[in-house]
This record gives sequence, structure tokens and C-alpha cells, in this order.
Amino acid sequence: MPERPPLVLQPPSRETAQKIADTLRFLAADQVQKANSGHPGMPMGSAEIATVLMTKHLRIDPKDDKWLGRDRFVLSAGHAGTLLYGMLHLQGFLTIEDLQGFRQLGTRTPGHPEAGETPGVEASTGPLGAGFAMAVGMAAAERMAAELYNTPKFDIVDHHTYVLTGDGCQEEGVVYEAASLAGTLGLGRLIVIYDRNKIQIEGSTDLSFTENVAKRYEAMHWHVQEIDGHDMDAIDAALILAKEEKTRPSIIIARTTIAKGAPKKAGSASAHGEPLGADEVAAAKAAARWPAESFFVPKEVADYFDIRRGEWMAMRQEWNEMFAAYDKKHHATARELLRVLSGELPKQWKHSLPEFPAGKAVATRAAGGTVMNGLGEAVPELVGGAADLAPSTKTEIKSGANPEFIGKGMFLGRNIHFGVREHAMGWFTNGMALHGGFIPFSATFMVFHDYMRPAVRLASMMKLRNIFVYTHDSIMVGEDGPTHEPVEQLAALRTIPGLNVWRPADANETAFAWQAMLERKDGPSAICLSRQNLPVLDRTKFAAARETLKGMYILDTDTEKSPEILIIASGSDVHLAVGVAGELRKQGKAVRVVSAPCLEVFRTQAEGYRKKVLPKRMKKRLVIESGIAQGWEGIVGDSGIFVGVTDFGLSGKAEAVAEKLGMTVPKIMERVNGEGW
Ligand SMILES: Cc1ncc(C[n+]2csc(CCOP(=O)(O)OP(=O)(O)O)c2C)c(N)n1
Ligand SMILES: [Mg+2]
Repeated sequence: MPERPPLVLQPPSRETAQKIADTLRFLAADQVQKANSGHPGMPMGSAEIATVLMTKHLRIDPKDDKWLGRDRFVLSAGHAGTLLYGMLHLQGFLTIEDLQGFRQLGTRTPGHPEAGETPGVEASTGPLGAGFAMAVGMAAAERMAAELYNTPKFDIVDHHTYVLTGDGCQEEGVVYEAASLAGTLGLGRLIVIYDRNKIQIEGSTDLSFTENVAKRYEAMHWHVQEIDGHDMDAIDAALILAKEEKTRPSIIIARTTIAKGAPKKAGSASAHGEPLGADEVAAAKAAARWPAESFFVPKEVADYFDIRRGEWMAMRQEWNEMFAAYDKKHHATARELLRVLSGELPKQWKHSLPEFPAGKAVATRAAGGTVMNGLGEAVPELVGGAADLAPSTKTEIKSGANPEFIGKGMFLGRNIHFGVREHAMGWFTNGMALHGGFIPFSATFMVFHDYMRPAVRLASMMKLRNIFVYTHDSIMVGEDGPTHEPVEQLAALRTIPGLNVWRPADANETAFAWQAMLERKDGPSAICLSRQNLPVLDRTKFAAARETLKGMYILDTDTEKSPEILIIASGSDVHLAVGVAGELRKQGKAVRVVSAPCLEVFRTQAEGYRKKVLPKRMKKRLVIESGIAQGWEGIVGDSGIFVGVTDFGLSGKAEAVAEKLGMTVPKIMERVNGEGW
């Protein structure tokens, strides 16, 4: 590599630094004032923190917001978005006009930061605690990628993950889950700055949040510092120490004043979430000897960032040169890294998908495990874990490269012990997907999807390639009883816009569902798998399993007469549908059975295909699904029957529960005969 002096960021003078902080402070106040909506308090109170972070520590380049080597900065307190937008303006990602469009339709400055909408925003934040928990996943992904791709001479993956969080995040349970996991894993490159202004919406945090936060983090094996969050030397010193700490995540508890600089509102809850008011903004500016003009950026500040942008670009260029040398020396590894970052799957990966022989009975969770273990070899970027349920969800990757569990100081692995932390697990895997280089999965019992739903929702909003595995997908869980039997979860999953929800009927549908989930680059997927054994359908008698990819397909149909009864089912219920079809045929009726592994994918099929599978003229429609009816209304129609579960399940042997709840062939036949079909 060419010799050149080490690149260091030129720090601003003390005076310029204060001007940068005040610029951020007043840009935030002005954005909120112009929009007449937003949260000025925290941005004004954490302006010094943002200043030190940006001018002395953050390695980014606004010329390339996808640069692998960049530090990640996550604003977990998403309500303080105007602070982030101000930072992104000074960095060079956003214009003043962008800031002036804060909270307006169609601008790059939405009400809370949204990844993909605004360059430089690493994660969508707004649900408090979410950013923190995603950052834990990002920091883990950084270490895992470093282990995979760095060589003794080339630290290609070598960045920090910074988080700015507030009191509200710290009160959220998911932050405890994520922090505990981060401490256990020893994520030394995770640096959290906690803007502790001790104010939230209803008033002082003394009303509801009184534990010793520093001790709590110490107990979770974090490196803890407490500082005055307006003292820029102290902030810098703390960040330096946090970076020196290599084996523990760091939290810097920074005591601040909300809306610092606002003469009347500083320190008060009223500054949290409403505009300061024109008079208060004017008084704040006057007190700081700041021009009254809105959206003012002093020339000195703009000039400083002009120079800084050059330095940032030089940093990235230096990294690019390192990468070029690395590519020469370790060509295959470098190409593999570029491949996983691009999201392209390896060539020939589909050969690893198994074909299950007919006749055997296999639970789809077990089939899923077999599929994943083929993928373990073929798709090395597939990594993840379960919420302490891997033996039940069958999701441990035991094949291929590094089939180990990661742990403290050991990041070369495919599996993660998430512990019983469904909510953090959801966000963690979102963080991994946002970081890049991995296709994450996570697994738990389907009924506990409810514990991680906010993360699945945002995975979809952020269009992340994240795979959620849910097993024990119906009342057929049996003995564990109604607390463990999902009834409304399938419908609830399907209500999340953009989420593809798969519920395969047998082992071979499971393999194709996995194919579809992996091939989907622009959004998350969930797969719902059975606890109980299900026959592997004989595809010489039924339609080919590959049809699964269409979302819904004709599994079996009478051809002698045009079928008059249409039976549609998903997952394990397809076997009930096949049984009912047999009974109806004994009565001389012509029947068609449709398997419905993914309603969302079916909806994207051409109209002609959809009409072929579900012809309008076939009004006698029987839908069987072990869940609530919601979502099926349009398909069942006025003259159809929905057979499902309308109340919580029961405790008992699975077969007895099914019998009692009417989910057996004879019981369904009673209902069908009752209709006089
Ligand atoms: C999960 C979640 N619950 C509630 C809210 C609404 N909310 C936004 S900010 C906030 C108070 C946060 O207090 P703090 O983090 O101390 O922010 P500050 O008042 O210091 O700006 C609440 C309840 C939210 N955004 N996310
Ligand atoms: Mg607060």
C-alpha cells in the first residue's frame, strides 16, 4: 500500500465546535417550528454529544452511504429525528430544503427517521428501544463479518456501532433484553450514549424510572461511564475510553438538560414534543447571540464540514485501496464478500434443497430443519438462532462452514443463542440485515410471534430480507394448552403489509417455501411449521410440489365432471381437505382441492392464473384453516363455509383437542352435509 500519513480527523476549534452544536440545536428548533410539529427538546439537549461524535469519531462518507467500512450511527430515540437530519445536513447527505420539508408528505425528512427514505439513516426508529436493539444486531454482524473476511493484514470489517438513546428507550423492556445479550456476547464495538435528561412526556423520570441505571449495565457486563453531556471534552474523553474497551459494550450516561438553551422551556417536559413557539425560539437564539434567521448555518461551520467531507472521502479512498490490495491477495474471499453484500445467492444453491420421498410422515418443522441444514452448506450467509427453542424449532445449522454458536470472543459461527428474548431477537436480526452480509433468521413458537411483532412490522417497513420461523403452528400443539396454541397469529401475521407468510402443507412444500423466502430480496418472510407429523404427499397423485412457488395451486381435482366444490386449505389443514374431498367423492361429488401455502404471493399472480385456481363460478367453497377466519372472507364468499378455530384452544392430547374443536374429517363432513352440498 502507498505510504501516506495516517488520516486523522481535524477537530474543530473549541469555538467552532460550540457553533456546530448551536447550529444543530437551532436547526432542530427551526425544523419543528416550521412544521409546527415535532420534538425539539432532546435534539437541543444532545447537540454537544452529536457534535463530538461527528467531528471526532464518526467514520462515514456522504458520497457512499452503503460503504461497508462506515461506522453505524443509530438514533434510537427516533422522536429526536430533527437532530439526525441536522447532522445529515452538515455531513452532506441532506440539503437545507430537505430540513425545511420536515414532516411533510413526500420529503426526505419524515416524522421519524426511516431507513431507505433518507440517505445516511441506518435504521427506521420511532418505537422506543428498537434502534438500540437493532444496533446490537449490527454490532454482532460487524464482528461476525470481521471474523469471516478479515485477514491478519487486512481489517476490511473494522467499524463501530454508535447509538444515541434516551430515557424512554431505557425504560423499554426490549432494551434490557438486547443489552443483556450484548453484554453476554461482549460486543466491544457497540457504543451507546444515553441522553439522560431525566424528562419524558409525563414529567420527571422520577415518576416511573428510579433504578440505578449504571449499576444495571454494570451487572450486564457493560463498560459504564457517567459524564456531563454538555461538556464536549468529557464526551470526547468518554468516547475515546469506550473505543479502547474491546471486550465489553460501552454505555456513556450523559446527564443533559432537555431543550438546553431555551430560556423558559429548558428542563421541562413541555419541551419534549411540541414546538417551542416563535418567541421562545427567538429568545433562545438571542441568548446564544445567534442570528434570528431560520435555518441559519454559520459560514465557519459550513467551511469546517467542507474540509471534513474531504477527509471523510480520503478515509473511504484509503479503505478502497486496502480493499483493492486485499482483492489481489485474497481474491476468492473478496469476491465472496462482495457477493454477500450484493444479496446475490451463490450459484447452484438450489441443488441443496432436498426432495422428500412420499409416504413418510414428517413434521414440517423437521422438514424445515433438514432444508436449513442443506442450506447450511450452500448458503453460508444464512445465520440465526432461536429464542431458546432450537431443539424444538429444529433451526440449528449443523452443516457447512462454521456450524458453531457464536459467543463472547468467538464470532465465527452460524448460530446464535438468543435466550428467551423474542422481542430483542426480532430487532437483532433486523440489525443484521441492515448491516449487510448476512441473511438472518430467527425462530420461536408461533404463539410467541406476539412477543416480537413490532420487529416483524418494521422489518417489512424497511423491506429487509429477514426470515422468521414459527413452529407449533396450530391447536395441534395439544398438551401445552391454549397459552401455547396459536389461533389468531396466522391472521395477525398476514395483516402486516409486505410480509410473505408461508404455511407449507408437507415437507416438499416446506423446501419450496424456503426457496421463495431466500430468493426474496426486498422484504421479510415468515414460515409457519407444524409440530405434528404430516404425510409427505405423493406427487405422482397430486400436483408437483414446485407449484408451491405460486402461493396457491390446484393440488388435486376431479376431471371427469367439472368440480362443483372447491376446498382450500393451508399447512396441516391441507390433509384434512384431502380427507374431506375423499368423503365427498364417495358421495359422488366432484371436488377440487387447492393448497394455499402463501396468500400474499398468490395475490401477485396474473389474473388469469388466479381465476383458474379459484374460478368465480365455483361458489361452494370450503376453507379449512386451524385459525380465525379473518383474511379469508373474500375467498370464502357468501355461499362458502369457513372451518377454523374461533376461540382459544384447549389443553389435551392434540387429537382430542382437534376432535373437540371440530378439526377432523368426520366433524367437517357434518358441517358440509349440514349445508346440503
Ligand atoms: C414504544 C413506544 N412507546 C411510546 C412512544 C411515544 N413516545 C415518544 S417519545 C416518548 C417519551 C420518551 O422520553 P425520552 O426518551 O426521555 O425523550 P425526551 O423527552 O427526553 O425527548 C414517548 C412515550 C414511542 N415512540 N415508542
Ligand atoms: Mg428524556
